[in-house]
Amino acid sequence: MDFPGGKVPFTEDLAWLGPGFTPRPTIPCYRALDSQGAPLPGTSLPHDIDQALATRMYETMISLQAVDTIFYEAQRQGRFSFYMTSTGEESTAVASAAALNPDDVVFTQYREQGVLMWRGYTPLDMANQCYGNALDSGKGRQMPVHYGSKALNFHTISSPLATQLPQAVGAAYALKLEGKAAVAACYFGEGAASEGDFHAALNFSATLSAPVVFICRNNGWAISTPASEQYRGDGIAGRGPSYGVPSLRVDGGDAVAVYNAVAEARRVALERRGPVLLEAMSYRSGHHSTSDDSSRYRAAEEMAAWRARDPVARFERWMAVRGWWDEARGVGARKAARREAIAALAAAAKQPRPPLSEMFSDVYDEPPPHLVAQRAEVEAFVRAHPETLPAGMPLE
Ligand SMILES: Cc1ncc(C[n+]2csc(CCOP(=O)(O)OP(=O)(O)O)c2C)c(N)n1
Repeated sequence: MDFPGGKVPFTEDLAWLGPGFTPRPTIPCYRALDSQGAPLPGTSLPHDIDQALATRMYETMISLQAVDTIFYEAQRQGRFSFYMTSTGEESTAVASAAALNPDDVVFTQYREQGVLMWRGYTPLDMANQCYGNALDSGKGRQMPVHYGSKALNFHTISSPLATQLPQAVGAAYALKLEGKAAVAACYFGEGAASEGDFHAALNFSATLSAPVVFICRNNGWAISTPASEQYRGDGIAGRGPSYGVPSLRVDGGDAVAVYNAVAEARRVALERRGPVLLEAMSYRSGHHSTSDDSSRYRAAEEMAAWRARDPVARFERWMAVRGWWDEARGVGARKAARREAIAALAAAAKQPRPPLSEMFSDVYDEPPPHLVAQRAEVEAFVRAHPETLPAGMPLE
């Protein structure tokens, strides 16, 4: 029957579809390496990773691990107010970024700093942002880890979950209208996918045929809420086809598989001029943030088992099989990465803070009267109470 809503076959069976009636099979998880990093024969690998690419991916993941470890500790020492690690998901961020083109615009949640590092954002850039100093391109207005870089086509992170999803659809639609051969890559967690914005974004991307590569990091936990309380269907990938969005589930801890899945996703999105959805299965091995203690709600055995599946160690083993990695090289790379992260923090700590006046700039071409009044009020207050002005912060 040709309904206005679609061509639909008739049936004489009163048959429900779904769990408990006619369940669909669980979407399998595409992978190239076993849990220890041994290559699996027979994996379809349409996109080759040569030695130069593998080395760069490896070094970026090592740098990410070093920055995460050192910055996390620095926050615990009180040097800045907040930090989030991507431990356990390094391969999801770095291998996906490696498969994108620099012209692709990126929208992330907050745990994907590896994407930005792949694009050339340095540990020093990260340290300047976390300190909110005068060299932070965000001028100290954002919480730590809310990075952004216009030069690197990376939209500034915002804390309210899932806002980046409809924004990415708009950006992808604009890229299509401009005739650009680029996609919008949009990252989010399985917890964020419970927001209405996820559903609006998927439906809009499908109906507008917007070339978005949605990358869900299903790391099992949304702070203390387990994924098992987040949905009753087949995860996040299971939702894609019902919106008309081609979907694939991939092992997020397998850098080789993630690279191939994202390279294919990009190809499909550009060829079909439409969205695709990837669900990268992984585990958030660290705490949610420096404000969290995950041992309060997760079993120690569960955490230990996943830490043993470190995605970087898996990639090392794959590289070693190819003769591209050895122990000494790994030790050297880790030492260099640690040194760079420590030096970045030391340099960032020495920078002055952005002037107080910057709090009122950059939004309006001509500041409206209420902002002019607020600025005068703040300046009068700190002149009367200079002890309230953070150390090293000029007025102008
Ligand atoms: C709209 C909104 N609701 C709640 C929060 C508080 N919050 C911050 S992160 C988070 C969990 C998100 O989990 P997930 O999307 O799975 O990402 P993960 O942290 O696991 O990487 C929550 C509830 C928020 N920032 N925004």
